[in-house]
Amino acid sequence: MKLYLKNTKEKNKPECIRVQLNVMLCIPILFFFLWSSSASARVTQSTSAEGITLQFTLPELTVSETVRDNVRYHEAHYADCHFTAEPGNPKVPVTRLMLGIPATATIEAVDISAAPTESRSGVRLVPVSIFDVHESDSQHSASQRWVESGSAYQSNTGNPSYPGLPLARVIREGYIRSQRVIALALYPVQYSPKTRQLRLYSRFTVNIRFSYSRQSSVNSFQLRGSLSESGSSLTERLSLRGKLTTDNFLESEAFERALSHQLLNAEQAAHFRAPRPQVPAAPTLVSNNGNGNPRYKLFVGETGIYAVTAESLARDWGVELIGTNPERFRITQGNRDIPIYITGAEDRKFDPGDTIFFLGHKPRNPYSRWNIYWLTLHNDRVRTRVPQLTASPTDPTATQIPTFRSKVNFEEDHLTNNLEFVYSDNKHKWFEENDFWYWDGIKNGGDAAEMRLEFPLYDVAKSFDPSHISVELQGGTPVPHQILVSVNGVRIEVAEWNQQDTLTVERFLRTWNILKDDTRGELNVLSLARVDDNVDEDTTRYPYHVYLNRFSVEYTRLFRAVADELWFRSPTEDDTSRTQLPGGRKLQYKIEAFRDPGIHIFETDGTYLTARLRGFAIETDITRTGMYNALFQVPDTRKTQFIAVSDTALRQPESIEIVEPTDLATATHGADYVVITHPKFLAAAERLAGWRETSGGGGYRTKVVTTDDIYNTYGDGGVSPKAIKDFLTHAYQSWTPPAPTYVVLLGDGTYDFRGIDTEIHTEPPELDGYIPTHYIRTDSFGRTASDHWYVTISGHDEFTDMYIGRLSAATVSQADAIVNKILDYE
Ligand SMILES: [Ca+2]
Ligand SMILES: [Ca+2]
Ligand SMILES: [Ca+2]
Repeated sequence: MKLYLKNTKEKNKPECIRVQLNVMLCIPILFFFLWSSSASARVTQSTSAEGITLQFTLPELTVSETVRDNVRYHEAHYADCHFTAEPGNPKVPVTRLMLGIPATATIEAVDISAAPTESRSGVRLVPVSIFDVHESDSQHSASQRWVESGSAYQSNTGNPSYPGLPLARVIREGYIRSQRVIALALYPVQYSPKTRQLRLYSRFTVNIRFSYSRQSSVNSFQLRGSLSESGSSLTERLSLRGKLTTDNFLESEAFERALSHQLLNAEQAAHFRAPRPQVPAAPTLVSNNGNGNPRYKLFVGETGIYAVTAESLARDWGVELIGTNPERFRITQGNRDIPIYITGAEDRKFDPGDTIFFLGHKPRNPYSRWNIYWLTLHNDRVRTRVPQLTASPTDPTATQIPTFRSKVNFEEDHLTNNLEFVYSDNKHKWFEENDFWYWDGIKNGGDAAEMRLEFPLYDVAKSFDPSHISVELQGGTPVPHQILVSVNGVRIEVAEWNQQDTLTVERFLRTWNILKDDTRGELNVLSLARVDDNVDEDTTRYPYHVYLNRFSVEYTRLFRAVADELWFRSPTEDDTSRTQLPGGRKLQYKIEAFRDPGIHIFETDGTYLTARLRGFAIETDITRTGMYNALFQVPDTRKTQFIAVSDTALRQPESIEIVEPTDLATATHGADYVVITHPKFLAAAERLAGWRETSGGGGYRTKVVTTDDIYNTYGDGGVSPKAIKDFLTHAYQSWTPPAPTYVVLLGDGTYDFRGIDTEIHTEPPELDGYIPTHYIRTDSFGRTASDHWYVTISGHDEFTDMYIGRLSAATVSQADAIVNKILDYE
């Protein structure tokens, strides 16, 4: 599949300035649970459907001295222990282990019987270090410090010891593929910071008891749990298991090996597995995938009225639709039908000059420069058409509307990447719910303590309705902010807020003439001035930042087109207007200042076109030569918005791609090793997969899939990490078992998916080899790349269900070199 892009040139890009994703950051999470099973030397277990009993014996504890930040501390450890990891709290040895449990069991209780056997005094345990991330000139670095600042050191803490009782806790629960698992932490060593005493529990018993819900319905996922409900023994259940589809429990050799190392009770737990849910079809968003016709993918960058002719489709994009019946055309976005208007459709023949009109919007997708619309052909007549409305100016008693309320939004997105402290209680949705692209800001006080931004407004009308301004600010630094907001030298407000929070300043302007009119050659100035007296003693750690995200101005405006386009609202649609309306009459609108008499007027609800106006008058402007006016009348009951646009202001999609149908979602595939590649690296991906199929390369079943095929099948066509995860989820659930074990992403990641920084991205990253990552928010590092999330598929947990890795290639030669190295090495 080829993407045709106008004005695409081959450019030589300096490789060194690419922003490489720091995938390292997610590794501690990834491999947190992949420890060795050597703990079993001191923990014995017995497992049944009713519960699990563990016997723990503490080996020899070693206490040694250490000096951190010039303070003498102690470190305590025993063989093969892990440590608690809360920054600022004592670093106490702990045993963590994993167990398999029945799919439908409820953990009724975790009982512990133990007796303290030993105390040691005069111990000052070292605290867990705190990491600080520094940023200067987009370079990140980190440093550590050791301070006793955690909750364990607060005098009002109820429990005097840390980590406190109980001695055993379930710390995580979830699924690794078909195996339900729990992670358990055992705390045989307790530390009291106040008395500086260690208390050791050298032997204890942990009893995990299960119960089962009587009502548990016998669906495929709970079937095995309901077997144990009858109190059947392990052997009975084993024999029953044979009656189920064994395919459902079939795991790859790699996972059987991993589980046997990860789970203390792996052998018994294997009998507890739950079948994978079976889904027949892919959760595809894009309709019309099944009828075998190609689909046409329209890339839209800006909001406006789009018009594509049969002739331009054929000439510019190779889309041959001349002669087809336009009644069959359909435009969709995601799973929504987009109303279209087609000229020359009455003869049921799409002739060269016939045109499809629709309202396109700029993308909201943070991963893409484009919004994707699909043009498809159906065998039946499609009814999502924009109706026509006669709007002839024939009623002499109609009320002339002189002005309207116009809300103009201003936003420019530039790249920022230092917002580690933006609060969120949802670490996964955080990235997509926040806007991380800002216009500009105030940085570090000094000369840049004020920011001035010029912006145009057109055809400002004299009015009693006050203008209104709304400014959205973002704190960039974890300190309090005070910013004086003014427009054209008139003070709006002193905005005060804290941290990396968002603040919206909203005010009515006292008089209409505060605003300046660009038609008279005057620009408005929005000014943000730092007025706080915070002096951060360490500005290298937290460079002072306040960002402007967006602002809007609502004002009373004359009906005059700007660059042959005007969006306006009917007075009834506008709550802030004081215009009094007569009842049951017609309203007359006259829009002036078009340079092109080929004028189109549409009604819209803001999202879709709701009607096309016909019968309106176009007249020459007698006072301004070369200008045209449009005159129309509609009933005053029409509460709506309008878009008037001439031929010269109609927009074209930035590109149109022909997408042939694939069997990605419809056929049953099966693979152990899946390569998800950017189309640019397809050849390298196929070479790697080809090697993996040979016995020397592992003898795996392989499948190579391009990101385009995934976005087009599992998403709306735009770049989407969610579509990649949905694809992997579908592969896990419906491909021929065992489900895929290994996933390779062949393509680089980037902070800047939309390629806003053109010094880094001379081409849009999505066309240039990039595969997005999922961003999560972590307490220690803020925004963190997490490919890990792609393979957390079974259950709602952070245990991965496939192994994932990324080959970060930015160019075809890099991709080839990486594959060559792998093949040479193996
Ligand atoms: Ca026609
Ligand atoms: Ca923004
Ligand atoms: Ca999982």
